[in-house]
Amino acid sequence: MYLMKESWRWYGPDDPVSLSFIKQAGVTDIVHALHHIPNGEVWPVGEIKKRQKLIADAGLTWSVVESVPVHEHIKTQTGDFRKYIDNYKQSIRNLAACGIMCVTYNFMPVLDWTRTNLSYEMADGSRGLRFERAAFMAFDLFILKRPGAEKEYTEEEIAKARSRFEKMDEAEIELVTRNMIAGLPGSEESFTLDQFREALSRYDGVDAEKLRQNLIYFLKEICPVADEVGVEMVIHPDDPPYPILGLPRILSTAEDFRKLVAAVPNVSNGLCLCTGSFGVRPDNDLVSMMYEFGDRVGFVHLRSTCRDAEGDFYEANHLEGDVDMYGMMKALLEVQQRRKVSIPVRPDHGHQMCDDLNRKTNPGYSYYGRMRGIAELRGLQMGIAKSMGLE
Ligand code: DNO
Repeated sequence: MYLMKESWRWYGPDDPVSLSFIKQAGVTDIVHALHHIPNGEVWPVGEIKKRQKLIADAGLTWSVVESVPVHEHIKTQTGDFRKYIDNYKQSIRNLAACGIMCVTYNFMPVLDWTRTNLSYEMADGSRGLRFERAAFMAFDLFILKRPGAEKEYTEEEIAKARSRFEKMDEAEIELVTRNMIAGLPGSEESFTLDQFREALSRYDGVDAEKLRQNLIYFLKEICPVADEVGVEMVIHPDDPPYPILGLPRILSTAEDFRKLVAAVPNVSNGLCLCTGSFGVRPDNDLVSMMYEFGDRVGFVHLRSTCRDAEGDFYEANHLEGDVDMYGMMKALLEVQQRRKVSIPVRPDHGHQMCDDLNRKTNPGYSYYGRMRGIAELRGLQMGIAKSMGLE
């Protein structure tokens, strides 16, 4: 039977969660990136091999890259974008030469994933990540003071944002600002407010259609190389899955991915099915997406969120919240048996809990929270696999 290839994201030698702890969580595979290589530069074979060896020495296998970041010039098709595309091709070739065959990337302008609160206390005393829409709008309208922002909100929303802003003291203003622009783990970019305004302004002439065309252009360049060397390029969805701060977003729904496949049918054009990101929208039917895109799902992030009518959401325990994790796991098992492959899956994020609460952890990437996640998912998988009669 084909079970999920249990994977774990490791940020490198400075990650507070060591490879030996990861090994003890029972996973076999590592999701990793060369974070020390600046965006846009080629990943040299020597550097890849050094990391590979470190991981192999711990008894684990580096099988997925998350992410080879896409330079902003590629997203806006300005400046040196041709050079960055060539560099990207070379990085793909180098990774393939080292036997690393799955590369995650995203095409979110300026920011990668975004939360307003990184330490939201749950009922059980653990802490998790949260997106609070009123705090987000307060940041946009009254802290960042983004030109034209008020045109994107209703009167009622502006009033909510104002009253939320008035309740913030200096410390909270600073914290929300830092959470929004200082770069969450893996995002590779961080800004001051001024730099951030400038980065946003580079998208002035880039609407969703233009951004989509730029993504298609990028894939038409990259996928033939990826096909040739056998690498799967898996795009990570927008998080949260809708436009923010006046920026276009183009990978938020099943229809967005369909459009991408129609434009670039190459086999290497794949999806990182992140249930936490897609799952924030009630109109995303995650289980159907797993069946529909099964052949192109090269990597899966399993995580759940809990949303409310205000547009807020927090990251729930893996088997709780809005995601039908039973349905997802069943679909994943069926897809893997049909394709006769084990797909890399990682417990995406976890609460800061137990001993994690006393140490510095990368937001979302604590040890015990993810350990709880993978343990629950593994149990769920075994139960479903047995009841399906898989041998
Ligand atoms: C957040 C992550 C993202 C993801 C990138 C992929 O926890 O899922 O930062 O790695 O969007 O390119």
